[in-house]
Amino acid sequence: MKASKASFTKIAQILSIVMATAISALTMSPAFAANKTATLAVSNMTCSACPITVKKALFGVYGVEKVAFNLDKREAAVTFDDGSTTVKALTKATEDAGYPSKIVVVRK
Ligand SMILES: [Cu+2]
Repeated sequence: MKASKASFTKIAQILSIVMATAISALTMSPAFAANKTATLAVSNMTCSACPITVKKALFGVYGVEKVAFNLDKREAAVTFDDGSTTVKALTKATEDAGYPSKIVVVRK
């Protein structure tokens, strides 16, 4: 009886440590830093090489993780780390590359 009570206490201790670790990992993990996807309407795209230039410009912004083009709509879906950059930096990057863009929508 005495032994089982002791082991129960030990298990409870371990559990509380595990839970505390899990909670701090959740709140501190980079996965918690919000990733957002901004859809940009990009102007001046006149040929099939243009998206490459725009893509390069966007990846030059620290925090940009993914760029997907919709060539028919001339839109770029840019996934970025909200803690590292802003939509303003994205539109500025395309503009500096010669392709001014406007934000269509920003999604979480
Ligand atoms: Cu071009």
